[in-house]
Amino acid sequence: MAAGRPRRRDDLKPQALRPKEATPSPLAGESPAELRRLLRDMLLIRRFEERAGEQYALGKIGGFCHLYIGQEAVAVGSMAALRPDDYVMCSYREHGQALARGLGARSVMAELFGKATGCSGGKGGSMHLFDAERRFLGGHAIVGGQIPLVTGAAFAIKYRGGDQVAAAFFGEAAVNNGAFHEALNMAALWKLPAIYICENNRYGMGTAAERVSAIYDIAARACSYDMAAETVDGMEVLAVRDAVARAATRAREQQVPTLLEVRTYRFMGHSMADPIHGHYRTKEEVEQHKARDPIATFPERLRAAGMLDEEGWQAMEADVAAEIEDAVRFADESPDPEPSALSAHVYREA
Ligand SMILES: Cc1ncc(C[n+]2csc(CCOP(=O)(O)OP(=O)(O)O)c2C)c(N)n1
Repeated sequence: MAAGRPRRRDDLKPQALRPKEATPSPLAGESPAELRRLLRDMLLIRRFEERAGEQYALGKIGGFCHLYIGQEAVAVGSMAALRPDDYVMCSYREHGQALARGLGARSVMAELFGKATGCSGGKGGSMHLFDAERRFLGGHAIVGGQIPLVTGAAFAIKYRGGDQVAAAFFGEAAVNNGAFHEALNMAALWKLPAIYICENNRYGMGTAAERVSAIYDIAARACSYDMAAETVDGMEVLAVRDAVARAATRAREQQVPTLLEVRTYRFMGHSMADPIHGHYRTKEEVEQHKARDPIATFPERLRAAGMLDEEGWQAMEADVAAEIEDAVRFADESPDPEPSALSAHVYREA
């Protein structure tokens, strides 16, 4: 283990979550239009999630609902580095990745409402968003369940001689699951084009990482598999994009996997069943992380660089608000699935 890596409980103070080596990625040389697109994608997720929370409280969304508020830069940065023909799998906290992958606010909101027009035909709900066309192979409710599945997708890519990559998003609690070890060992041994994106938001439900893990420098685990790894600032969309791009190039050109530990923070509770701050963290801690909110810091940086003005920001907010309003109306007005749809997609059609 390299010296200076945070290993002990005291090192996991919120400020330590930001990788020490991280400095904000320079904006010079970036396309202003592309940066504004990244900002809009993050804003869309934020406003979508705020609205989903409200709609849940109104009883329109059944089952569990895990919001992604605070983690937007991870999904948006990652998707910006992946190609449309790459494969993506997620945990149950996947509204953000689905939107960033382009599933569309209408189809995601309708799925949350359990409507026939939802991306999974209304049968998956919040935790099981799916879109084969966009190679978005699901939200998965079993913690860590998607990690071996992505390894299988990466194996299939290699077997067929493709140059796509398969990316898995999962929380830090998943790395103590046996499936994580088995999958990463296989991926390294067989040299598979997989990217393992661990969104370390510090808490699995209400349990802090340091209470369940002997080491919590998750990137360091990659040395067990002789795998490339990076610790990434998950509040910085460009840092995420660049790290995923490096991993994707490694996978496409050398057919080897990468483990990325992306340090982020969720501003809301674990799910809609959990109060915002919970009993496991303090209000002060949450506020401290909110100071690095990507929805606030990124527009500030764009403004300072002359790439966004107040009028442009207001127009973006209005545009996103209209898209969310439309998605809710669409979901409200959409029909429930037909009873006959119940058995569809259960067995393979002959
Ligand atoms: C195998 C398994 N064990 C336990 C659970 C219950 N459970 C649901 S979410 C969760 C916490 C997972 O936290 P993490 O992986 O860090 O993701 P986050 O919720 O922070 O995004 C647990 C233990 C489950 N769904 N699957």
